[in-house]
Amino acid sequence: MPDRLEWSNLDNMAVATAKALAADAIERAGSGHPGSAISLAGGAYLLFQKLMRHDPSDPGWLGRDRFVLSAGHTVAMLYIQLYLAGYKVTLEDIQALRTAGSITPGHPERGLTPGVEMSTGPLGQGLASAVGMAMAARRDNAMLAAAAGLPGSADGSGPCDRGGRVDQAEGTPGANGPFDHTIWVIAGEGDLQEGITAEASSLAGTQRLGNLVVLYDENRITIEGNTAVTFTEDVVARYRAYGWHTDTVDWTEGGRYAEDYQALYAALRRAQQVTDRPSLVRLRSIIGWPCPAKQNTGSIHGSKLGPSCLDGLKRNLGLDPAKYFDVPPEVLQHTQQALRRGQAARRDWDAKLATCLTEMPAARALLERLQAGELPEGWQAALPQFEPDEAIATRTASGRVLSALGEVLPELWGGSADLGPSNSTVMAGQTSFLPSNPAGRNIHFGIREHAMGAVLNGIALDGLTRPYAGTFLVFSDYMRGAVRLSALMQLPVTYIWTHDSLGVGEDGPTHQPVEHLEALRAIPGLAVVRPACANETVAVWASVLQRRQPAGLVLSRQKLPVFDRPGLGLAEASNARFGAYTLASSPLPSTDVLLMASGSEVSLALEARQELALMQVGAAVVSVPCLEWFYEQDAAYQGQTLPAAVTARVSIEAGTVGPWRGLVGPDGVSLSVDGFGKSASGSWLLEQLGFSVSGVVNAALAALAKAS
Ligand SMILES: Cc1ncc(C[n+]2csc(CCOP(=O)(O)OP(=O)(O)O)c2C)c(N)n1
Repeated sequence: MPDRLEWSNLDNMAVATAKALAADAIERAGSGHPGSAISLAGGAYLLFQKLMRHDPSDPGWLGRDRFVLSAGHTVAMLYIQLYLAGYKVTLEDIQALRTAGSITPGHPERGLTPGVEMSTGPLGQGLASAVGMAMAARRDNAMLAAAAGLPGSADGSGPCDRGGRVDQAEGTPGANGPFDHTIWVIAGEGDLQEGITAEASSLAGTQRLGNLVVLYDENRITIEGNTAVTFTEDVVARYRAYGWHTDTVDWTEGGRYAEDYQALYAALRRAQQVTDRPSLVRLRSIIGWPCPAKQNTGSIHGSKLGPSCLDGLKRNLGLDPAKYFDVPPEVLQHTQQALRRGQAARRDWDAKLATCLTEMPAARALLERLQAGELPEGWQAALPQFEPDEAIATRTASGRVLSALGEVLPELWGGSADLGPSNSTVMAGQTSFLPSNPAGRNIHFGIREHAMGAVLNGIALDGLTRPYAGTFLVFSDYMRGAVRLSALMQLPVTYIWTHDSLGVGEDGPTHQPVEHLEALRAIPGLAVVRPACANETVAVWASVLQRRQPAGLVLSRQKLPVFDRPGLGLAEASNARFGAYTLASSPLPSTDVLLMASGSEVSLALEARQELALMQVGAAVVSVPCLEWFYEQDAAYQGQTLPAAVTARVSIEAGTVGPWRGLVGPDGVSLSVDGFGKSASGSWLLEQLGFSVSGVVNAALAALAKAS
């Protein structure tokens, strides 16, 4: 990577072309965000053509730099750079911007467009997830080093000489290894106003993530106009205080606007070379430049230009206003040199990696397994089993599972938002992930739930490791934006939400989750998993790891009995993988009533079943750890578990009733919580609301009365 930018007139033409293409595409679509897509075209071009290590013919290449468009609304700019660089994005795709069925939707969607690393649009999420990607790259190196029996520490020892690039990453904690790539981000004021980026950037500073470079576009315009009314702090000083390297390039300097690519390249290159801290390069720009009349206004942020402004833009760029979607062949030929450069870089990196891994078969085997998305042979043997004589909270059981799996799954790592001991998220026998200890696997996220969720997404997007993160269930609200993106992208992340009901007790209503189960179940594609006992906790952890999909484990603070399954004739805990299963069939010849429960309420249902038998009422108990998994089962299984003929049904869950309405049916009765709790003991509170054996029995009798 040269320190001085090589720039020709063809590059000037390419940037002008990219600006005009963005304007044309949004004009044709009739809507979109042209402003920054036009004014940042040069910055994006520098990244894709002059700075990034990437191979457009292999968007999944392990050694690539990552690019995250945190300002997702400027996506036209990204599609155009992908097209120009030779990704499988065509001019027709650019013309189809924002139309149904196109690979160029209104915001970046991972998995749809080759070269798009992450779905972005909710401002701030991209930058926050980039922090996770940077952490993951560091740990990928350390993990391979550990597999190879090397220390992999910050002192520079690593599993391989750095892969493709020998001129950077010196001094980056944990950067020595093949994963020496840079995580590049483009962010705007919207991103930096969002609290999630403050959380994530603070963490990135503490973690000294020298492989992260953010290009911050400061054009002082958002939708409502000038940021003088909203955003007056010194952002650069703030980032400096976070411990970042900062720099400013001011294209507005001296009142005469000039897009000085040399200056921006030099600042970005310097940032890349600062490897002991993350970097923020502030670019002072004019939104929409050079659009006559509309540049530097809120109106160009999110509406098409209109014919006269479009005409004026092209004239100012020295282009023919009568031409639309015009890409001179010599420009495309020039920009698609990125393919040749990228392929050469990939060949070089791949060869170095292969050579080094030849000497380290264990590291190679690990990498191959992780790339294939497989779990190691025999991993389940490490899982603990719990004996019926111990009562144990499911959060504690989860902690035992994590600690046991830590031994056999080097890819597993995670932590908590400062509640590690409460969430049981600390893996015993593992060390902390710190700049001085990149091999550590216990992450300290600090009290930053929202960023924690986004960081988890970034780690999962890196693709090699399996992250988890915990907090109290009631604070899942604080991370919901990131959880939604986990589900949208179907990333294999695991949330651990403990203290899962009014059973939390004396901390009172601010700490007692009520509507959270329902709210989380409302997120499509997220499995909300609430095991009933320690052994179900083991079973659902196993399923979560095998399924490789986003999941939230909802775990009890209080101790719960470990059922004596063989002794009581109960079904095996492994059935939890079906989402719902008949834990105990009716002890009488007929099944008169179905008791459906999740988590801590299942043991109540079992006791009520015994009481009901004494009253000659045959009750079956269905444990329902995960409604989403249950709805995936075929109709036969669902019908066998919840027979249509049994209409007297009771649901028992210490949360709002919503998710159960469909399952209990018109004759059903639900034991649920409909208001906020109180500061009182958990057992007293639950008892008051009918969460007791007699409460369940009464509900069953009420359901029978309705059904008869
Ligand atoms: C969390 C979130 N809130 C609101 C929006 C809607 N929105 C999209 S762009 C934008 C303004 C962003 O301003 P800036 O980052 O300065 O972008 P620029 O105007 O420079 O393109 C807003 C409020 C969003 N996408 N995400």
